[in-house]
Amino acid sequence: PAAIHRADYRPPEWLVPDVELDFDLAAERTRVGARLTVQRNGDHDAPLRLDGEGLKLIEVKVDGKPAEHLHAQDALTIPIVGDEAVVETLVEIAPGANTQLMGLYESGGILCTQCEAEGFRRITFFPDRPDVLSRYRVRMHADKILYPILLANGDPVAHGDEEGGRHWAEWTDPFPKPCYLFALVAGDLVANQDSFITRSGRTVALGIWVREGDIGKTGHAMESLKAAMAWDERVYGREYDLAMFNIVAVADFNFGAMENKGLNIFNSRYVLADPDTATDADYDAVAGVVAHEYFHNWSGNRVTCRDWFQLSLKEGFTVFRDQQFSADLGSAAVKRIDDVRALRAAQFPEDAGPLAHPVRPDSYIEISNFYTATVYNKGAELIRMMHSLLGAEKFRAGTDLYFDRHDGTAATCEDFAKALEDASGIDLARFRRWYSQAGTPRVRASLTHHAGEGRARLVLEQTVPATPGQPRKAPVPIPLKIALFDELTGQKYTDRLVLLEEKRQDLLFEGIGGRPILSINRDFSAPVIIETDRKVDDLAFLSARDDNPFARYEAMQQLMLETLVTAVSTGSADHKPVIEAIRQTLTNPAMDPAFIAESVLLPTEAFVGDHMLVVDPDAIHAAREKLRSDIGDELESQWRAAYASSSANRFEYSPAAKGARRLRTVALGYLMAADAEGAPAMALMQFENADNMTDRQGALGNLVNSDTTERQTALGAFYERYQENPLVLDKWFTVQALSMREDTVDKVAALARHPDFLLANPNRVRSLVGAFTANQRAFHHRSGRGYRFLGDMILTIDPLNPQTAARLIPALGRWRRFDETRGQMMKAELERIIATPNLSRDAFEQATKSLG
Ligand code: HT7
Ligand code: ZN
Repeated sequence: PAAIHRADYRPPEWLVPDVELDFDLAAERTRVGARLTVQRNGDHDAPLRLDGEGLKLIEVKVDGKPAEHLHAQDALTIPIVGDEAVVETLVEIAPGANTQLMGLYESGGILCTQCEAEGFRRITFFPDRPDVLSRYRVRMHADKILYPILLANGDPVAHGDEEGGRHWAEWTDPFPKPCYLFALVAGDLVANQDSFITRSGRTVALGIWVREGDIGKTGHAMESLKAAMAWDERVYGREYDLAMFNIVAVADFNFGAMENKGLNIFNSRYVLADPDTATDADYDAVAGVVAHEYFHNWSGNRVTCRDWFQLSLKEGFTVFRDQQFSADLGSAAVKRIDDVRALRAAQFPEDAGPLAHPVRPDSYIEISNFYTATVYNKGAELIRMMHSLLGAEKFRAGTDLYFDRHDGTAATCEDFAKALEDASGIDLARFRRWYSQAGTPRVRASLTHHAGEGRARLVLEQTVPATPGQPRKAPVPIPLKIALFDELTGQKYTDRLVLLEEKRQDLLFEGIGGRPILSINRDFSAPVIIETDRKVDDLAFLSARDDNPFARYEAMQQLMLETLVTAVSTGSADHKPVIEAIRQTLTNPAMDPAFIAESVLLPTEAFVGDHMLVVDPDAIHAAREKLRSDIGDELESQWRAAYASSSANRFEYSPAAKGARRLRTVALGYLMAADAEGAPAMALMQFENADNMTDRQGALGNLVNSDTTERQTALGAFYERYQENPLVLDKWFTVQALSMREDTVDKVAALARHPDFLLANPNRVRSLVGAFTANQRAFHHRSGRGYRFLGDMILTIDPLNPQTAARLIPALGRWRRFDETRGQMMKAELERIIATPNLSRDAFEQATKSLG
């Protein structure tokens, strides 16, 4: 398959200002009539070329008459005389047979659509590119019993009954939009209905549509939606623009959710939540995703992307906005810790491996492969850095200008930077390198102190590593929040934002009498790797006394990481500094339990692996377990006290109650790791007495690592209780895939043969296979059985759902990071995948690039 290059962008040859669609809906066969008003764009005589994939063409007319056309290779070409015409097509599709979940498909009896990025071409012939914006009028006809609810973008205009037990509805969307934002839903659904009054006084009808049994689980999503609408008005001055906003939950979905104009379609896991079935993390994810999709109404829909290379224009910015929203709603420090953890777990390895690409990529074979942590999460970090550089006020002036300038158009990342520049007067010329260069910059920071002169000197040096296709890099501007503390008094000498623009910069600090301790990249002000020569005592100091909570967390993590890396590479390490730092944190009454819970957690095995030259999964596991057990043992009474003090009464979804639940399960984890007396019984008691999923899953997640009867009891009881609830059953698969036991690789293979393991459901696949690939020790089992299992899964899923299959491939692409034997076995799986006939474009691109 051929690659598409950013440099080849040309404006569309034909525009389509108006679209009328007529759907005769049924699962086995749907007829789609399209009436497009087309306009020649520019001075050329090219025919009209429409994309179309898997469509059975029935009829083509131009200006009302049957027309000459060529239907070949996923395109329909129609010669047009003159500069304007009305083109009509009639096609047939089979939503019930659509297992790719792109275009129009069926999920649990509901007909729904997914068009981003290129799904609309699987519904009708159209120029399927984001810079063709059209006004849509949509009429749907369907059986009234099977599909009593008919929804589409925009606002409803009319509906009525038809012969044969059928009915129809018509919707219109006045805002021009690209076809990737088109949506319709037909199904037997009920709604949680509410309303929101915008700041200009318009009433918006809100609906969250689900299957009847799920209506009781929609309250949190509705509250989150209203909070997001108010937040976007307050923080960005953005008001909702239609009279209606609907969200529909479906069980089969390739991604988290989709921001279709006025009709968001969601993976049900980001809508449904009640205390019995959703954890606190699930509640937070629902709020975050509901807000994210809602925020797209401006950052993505009103201003969309010119081409798919600009994807981060809407995704990076919208992730930043949802991160800000969640930080405002709960604990900002814990939110930042979570976001940085996610970045380091997914994006840093991507940036360091064969699939590394810039935030604004230069080429792709299949765009679905570029919905990556780089485009989303690193993209959000770029926006955050510009926010820091401009300050909140100028940043807001910049986004106002961006929305004003580009409203109703398809824009570029360059347009965004230019608007910020024009509104603030701040030059972002060099900053643009962040968009074009892949790789995580490294910053080496060396602090020297000249006590006699009362002066300290900080030397900062940056390097941006080579990545595929980019051997040489220019320095990027790196905003670093820095503070210096007096070692003895704890007094803060200075606290400032430093902009490292050159390859190397020297900074002088005056009035530094006592030895200073460096706190750097506070709040994670830049997505870089910092290298310092700070000693254990300095890290311990910062973990206890830094006034920036993120920096405190970071110092503790660094201390733990260095201890683990030493243990793995030398066979032993002194655990005392980590244990003492945890003791200090645990016993500090001023600290928020939610923050304590996050900072006393050890870095994951995978994160430790990312800091080794050659990853040794077994040695890392052994070292981490030893440290965990020592921490549990040495601080047993503190863990017992923390456990007791955070024992909740009745379930409440509040920051304080959430923090207590988190700490409780973390404390239980350490007691289990230390084999403390009665710990499995405590865990089983927590499991059985829990009035919420956070405590229940927390207990199960701990028991599942153990070799106890309590483990079997809890796993069996969990299955019995929740086997009818797909989202909770996903958790049952996930906890087992994440188990730290030696036999996990075989247990996972057995679970893949369980009758409830459904290959057609992406959530279920991710719950078992996706989770398994994140379990370093199990996936990289020395036998190679983990690799073989993953290869088999990828090849089984690819013919059904290429996107889901392709997203599993990057785990094999890390072959260079492991020893020769493991590396060869991983490569062999990639080669087996590539050699498979009829492989999808999605899997082909991921596998060939991963092979490097
Ligand atoms: N903008 C949405 C992207 C999306 C998607 C992409 C590829 C395949 C399926 C998909 N479903 C949704 C999601 C978002 O970022 O809001
Ligand atoms: Zn998004």
